[in-house]
Parts: sequence; structure tokens; C-alpha cells
Amino acid sequence: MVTKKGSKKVGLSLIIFSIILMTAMVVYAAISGVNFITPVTNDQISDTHDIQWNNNESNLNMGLQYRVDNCNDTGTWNNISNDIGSSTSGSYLWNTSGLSGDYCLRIYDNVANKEYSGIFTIDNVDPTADFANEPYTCTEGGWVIINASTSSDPETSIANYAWDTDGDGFDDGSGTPDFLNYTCGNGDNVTTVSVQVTDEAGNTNTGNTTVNISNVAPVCIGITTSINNAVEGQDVTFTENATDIIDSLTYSWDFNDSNSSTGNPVTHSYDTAGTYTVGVNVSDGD
Ligand SMILES: [Ca+2]
Ligand SMILES: [Ca+2]
Ligand SMILES: [Ca+2]
Ligand SMILES: [Ca+2]
Repeated sequence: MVTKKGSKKVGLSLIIFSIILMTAMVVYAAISGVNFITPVTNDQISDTHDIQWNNNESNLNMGLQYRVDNCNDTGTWNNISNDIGSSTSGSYLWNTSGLSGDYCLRIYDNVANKEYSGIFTIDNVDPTADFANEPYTCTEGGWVIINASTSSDPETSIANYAWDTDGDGFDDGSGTPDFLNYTCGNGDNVTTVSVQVTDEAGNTNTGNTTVNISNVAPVCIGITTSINNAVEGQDVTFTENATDIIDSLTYSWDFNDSNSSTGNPVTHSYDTAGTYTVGVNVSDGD
């Protein structure tokens, strides 16, 4: 007898649950003949957006609403317009300022308990430009990777990176690569590299970083002379074949007889016989 009573209780619970489930399903069934032309599901919109729809069902008195969720939750609907008419197509200019992130948008008919909804992203907030791996250093004539991969956008993603390496505008590379292979100029020098990031909606932000370029000293190859053994008063031409990656070089000569000179090559003659060691100081100015 006890077991029988228990069975009746379970059966009653299932009936109540079924009624609740049916009630939830009845509220706002889909409007089969209504759909958004824009935004379509997963669109990204910003600023004042022109919402457009088709309506192939008759006798609807439609409204337009949004809420913060993925269309499956139970958030509070916010009215955009209580009455968007019942014609076969329509549009509404919706000012989305102040909204950011994922939203559910729906066209509904309160009388028929029907709706058509879609998820979309409102992208009104500027992205943030940022650099990884700072600080950047390199030697003159070398290169370094400028990495802007830590740039971000709270709503969508970075759609474009535009670069400026010379202060005259973002015309030194663009596209989806989030890094720049930067060729370093003359050191010692600190130069600025800028990036402008753009999100999916066209909002932009710029950031600056610096590259500390260090100088590379010139390399002396060795002095050559026009003649190995000269007599007193005979001109001898001295040449230093020095190199530098970028800089122009200056030459300062010491002929070891109390005379000096600048330039390259240089010519000198000795008044007194002897053996002389000739030195040259090569400078790149840095
Ligand atoms: Ca954004
Ligand atoms: Ca530029
Ligand atoms: Ca230099
Ligand atoms: Ca140098």
C-alpha cells in the first residue's frame, strides 16, 4: 500500500513539470516569416545602426527590443520601439551609444506571442594599442621585431595594424600581421615607432614605443703607402681603407715627426731620414 501512494506522487510531479515546460515553449514562438536583413546573426555594429527587416507574415503588430545575453538566457528586454509597424519590410535607426559587447535583438509580436531574434556585437569602444617585449634595442644597420600582439579590443578583435617609423603618418606597413620587422638606422640614436590599431568596427587607437639603436665602431683595415722606402723630401701617399656600417668617417693622421693631417688619403714627406710609425685615428662621429 505504501509503495502505491509513492507512485501516484511521482506521476503528479511529472504532469506539473510538463505543463510548465509547455508554457515556456508557447511564449514567443518563432515568427517564421520575419527576419533581419541587417544586422544578421553575429554581425558587428556600432554607432547609429540602420536595423532592417523583412516581414512576410500578415496581421502582426511588431516591436523591437534588445537585451544583454546570447538569446538563450532570461535577461530583461529593453524597448527600442514598441511599434515598428506591420509592413512587409522596415528599418529603424538605432543609436547604440553607451552599449558594448554581445546583445540579443528581437522583433516581437505581443498578441501572437511570436519573435524573431539574433545575436550580434556592438563595437563602440576603441581598441588599445600595446607593445610586447619592450624595451627594443638593436645595433645600427641591424633589425628588431616590433611586437604589437598585446593590442586588444574589448568587443571584437584587431582588424588592422598600421605602422609609422618616421613620424609622417601610418604609411610604413599595414595589414593583419601584429609585428613589424624594423631596420635600425644610425646609432647612437633613440627612434620612435608608432602603431595604429583598428577594430572590426573601424575604431582606432595609437601607441608609441622607442628603439634604442647603439653605434657600431668603424673597422680599420690597414694603412697602405704609395712607396715603402722614401728619401728625404719625397712625397708619400697614405691611405686607410676603413669601413663603417652607416656613418661617414673622418681621419686624423699622426706622421710621428711632429706633423699631423686630416683627410684620406693624405700625402706627407719627411725632412730627416729615419724610420717612422704613422698612425691614423678613424672616427664615425658617434
Ligand atoms: Ca571596439
Ligand atoms: Ca610614416
Ligand atoms: Ca653611428
Ligand atoms: Ca658607426
